[in-house]
Amino acid sequence: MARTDEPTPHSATEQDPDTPFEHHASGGWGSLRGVARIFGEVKGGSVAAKVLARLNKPGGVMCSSCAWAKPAHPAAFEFCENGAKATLWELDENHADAAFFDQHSLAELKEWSDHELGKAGRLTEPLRYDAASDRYLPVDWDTAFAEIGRELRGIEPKQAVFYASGHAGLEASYLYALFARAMGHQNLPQSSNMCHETTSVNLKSFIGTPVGTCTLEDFDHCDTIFFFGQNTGSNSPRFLHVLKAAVERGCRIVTFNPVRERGLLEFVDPQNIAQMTIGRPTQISEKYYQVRPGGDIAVLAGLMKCVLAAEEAAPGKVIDHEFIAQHTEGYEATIAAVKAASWAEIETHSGLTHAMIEEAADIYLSAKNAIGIYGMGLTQHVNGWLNLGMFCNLLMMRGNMGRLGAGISPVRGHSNVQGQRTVGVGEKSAHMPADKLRNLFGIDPPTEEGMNAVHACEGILDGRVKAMISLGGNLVRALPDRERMEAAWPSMRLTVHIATKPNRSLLCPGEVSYILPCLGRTDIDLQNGQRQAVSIEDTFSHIYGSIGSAEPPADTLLSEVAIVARMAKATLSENPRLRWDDWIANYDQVRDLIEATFPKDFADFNARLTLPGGFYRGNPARDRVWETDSGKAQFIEPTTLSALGQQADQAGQMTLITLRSNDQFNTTIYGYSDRLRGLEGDRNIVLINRGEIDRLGLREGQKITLRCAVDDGQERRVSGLTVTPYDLPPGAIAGYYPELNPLVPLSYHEKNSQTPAYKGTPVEVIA
Ligand SMILES: Nc1nc2c(c(=O)[nH]1)N[C@H]1C(S)=C(S)[C@@H](COP(=O)(O)OP(=O)(O)OC[C@H]3O[C@@H](n4cnc5c(=O)[nH]c(N)nc54)[C@H](O)[C@@H]3O)O[C@H]1N2
Ligand SMILES: Nc1nc2c(c(=O)[nH]1)N[C@H]1C(S)=C(S)[C@@H](COP(=O)(O)OP(=O)(O)OC[C@H]3O[C@@H](n4cnc5c(=O)[nH]c(N)nc54)[C@H](O)[C@@H]3O)O[C@H]1N2
Ligand SMILES: [Mo]
Repeated sequence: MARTDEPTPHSATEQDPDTPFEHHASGGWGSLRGVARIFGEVKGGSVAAKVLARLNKPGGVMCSSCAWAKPAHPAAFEFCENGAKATLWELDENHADAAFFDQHSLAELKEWSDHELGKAGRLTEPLRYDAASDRYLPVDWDTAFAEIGRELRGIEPKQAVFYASGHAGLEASYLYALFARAMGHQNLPQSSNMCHETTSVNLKSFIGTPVGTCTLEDFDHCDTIFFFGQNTGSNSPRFLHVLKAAVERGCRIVTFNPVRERGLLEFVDPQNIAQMTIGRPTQISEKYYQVRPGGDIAVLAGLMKCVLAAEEAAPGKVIDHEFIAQHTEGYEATIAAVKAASWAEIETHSGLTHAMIEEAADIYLSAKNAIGIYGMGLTQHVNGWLNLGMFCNLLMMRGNMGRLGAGISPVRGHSNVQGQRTVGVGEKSAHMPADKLRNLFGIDPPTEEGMNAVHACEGILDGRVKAMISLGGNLVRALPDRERMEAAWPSMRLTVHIATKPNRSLLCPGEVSYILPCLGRTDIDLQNGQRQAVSIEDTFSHIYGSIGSAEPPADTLLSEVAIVARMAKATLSENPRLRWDDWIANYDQVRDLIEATFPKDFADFNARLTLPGGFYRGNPARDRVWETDSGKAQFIEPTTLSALGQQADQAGQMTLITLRSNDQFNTTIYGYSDRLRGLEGDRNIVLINRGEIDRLGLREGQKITLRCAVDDGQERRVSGLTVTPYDLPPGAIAGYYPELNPLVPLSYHEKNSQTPAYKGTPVEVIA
């Protein structure tokens, strides 16, 4: 990979002029200002203050932002800047009601930004699309359910897709998964198909669990934490408190990320008066390496080589041979492949020097207990499977798997994304036990595998999919190949959006299209005069009840449980064991069904609903029981050193990573301040390092076009992007999700799970 002006790679803990952070560390006053700004923008501040005071505490609302743990001993304010934003955004007193939709045609709303659409306020009435006026018009609930039921009965079950964004509680999600299978399909794509599906599929085959092996307790016992491609400061900020405590007791943190993310450099605890006033931040990462996008397999190979070298120098002292012999398979072949990888290749792919990787390995070797953390930087790559395989390899070499203070820990995104899978939202028969469906409901579930998100998109493009129901989310905006998908969406016969706020997906109606407004998690959910709780599962497999406490924006809203159950009732033929009305009336009964269907995970579900710290549903890998095909954990042989599906190594090509700012939650754009990265005011930008700007003959502030360099006969471009110098590795270019989604091909995805490769798309820069 010939580049003329390669800057010396540096361990990026020192400041760099092209990472224009404001001088505050993450957390601190900046995060309080971020919250205050949102308080000013949405009305309803006093209610919000009450909800926030009980956020993430037993008996309160479980935050609808990220999937981080809700500790048994919460802080005085157990929420972060982004949790507060998500909560306030939902408590919005503005209403996108029938009058709003009467004023604005869809053609007009399509000109609005994502931010403006969300700011229109909460959806309050069921609406049906009217093509003649290009508007959504009010409709009553009975009419809506009757027509949706009629439409669903009118197609083959397999022509329907039921999407879930990882937000709705376990109760609605379970009923949704049951509804699909009772109807005769398991086309149940979920937001995780664009996210941690790489984890669900590959960790399951490598170590026998689709989820992480750690719990919060492990962070009190680890000596080192290795971070790959997870941006804690923006995406799971409450984790920073855990990291700060770990650093303070001597735990050593090492980060690999192409971007110098503020939260992983240093942190000021906004709840700590002394730290806030004295202002000396805690340094989080002892070492921070700006790996090239897709370079992690190479880094991990290098780290493994260092472990092997250390073992050679002190035989029997470094590698956990007993663990390997007793618990694993594939070690010899893996080690042979790692030995065969040359340092020259490792340096080329990773962009790091041999010395840097050795320095990081020394930290790994100094630790008795090590935790591996990762996020989208590892999963959203064509060879994401090998990113995870190599990470497990490194940990398992020293027995850092399935014991206290050690393990692999993906940080999940949506607050209940993991839980939805646990209760059956997924396209495979394995997601919902068939015998239970037979015994409990007399249903013979489908055996044919259903569609995940990418397969559903292919089905929409080629006409196989006729109906799309969305339980939350904004699929049109979140998907790859957005322009193609947006154009194809209206070709469907039926689209139904169960949503809290307007977004782009609502603006692509099928022939028959409904918006069904639902209660949010902060809202009081009254059924039969009783307040109902819902429940969620966090990234550590702990389950919590959540009880809404705010007055709903209108009394016309239904809960997600009620909407799903009434749709099901209107669609399915009579079955006395499907007691939809009883389930709407009392969610305890739905939890009893969840317990009956998944007894190992949910024993005493109702009794344990509000336990402080949630209840743990367990993970066999934590006890070194490997539920893989062979009953052993697998070492995974590196067959390549790059996670990229296509190298961007020709003159004008770069590897694109798409980023989230701390002023957005996925496709919900709260504002235009990416404070932690020092970027303000504009999201239509591309970040490139100065050397590369010169090499490509560009200048700062210039508007450019990016063109996707994957050659599959489709032309993909995004124009009007402002060149912004930023400290990134050479060959890397960064910009925002979802603005740049039209550049990512639907077919360019992780090999085993079809997770789109949003972090490694080759693009050409056109001046
Ligand atoms: N405030 C806020 N919180 C959120 C979300 C949000 O949008 N806003 N979204 C939620 C959801 S659904 C999810 S899934 C999570 C996502 O949270 P994360 O997993 O943190 O995902 P990203 O922010 O997309 O990317 C993570 C990091 O990967 C780095 N990266 C990119 N390419 C590579 C690579 O090749 N190698 C390495 N090592 N690093 C790389 C990027 O620089 C970035 O810092 O956050 C959840 N929480
Ligand atoms: N380029 C690029 N694309 C990406 C990613 C990336 O890193 N880069 N990340 C991917 C990832 S990790 C994910 S998870 C997906 C996210 O994809 P989605 O989960 O589909 O998208 P969200 O933006 O989270 O959905 C937001 C919408 O959910 C609705 N909503 C909010 N709260 C509720 C509620 O309580 N109930 C209901 N029913 N609806 C509600 C609102 O209408 C809101 O507009 O995007 C993926 N797309
Ligand atoms: Mo996600």
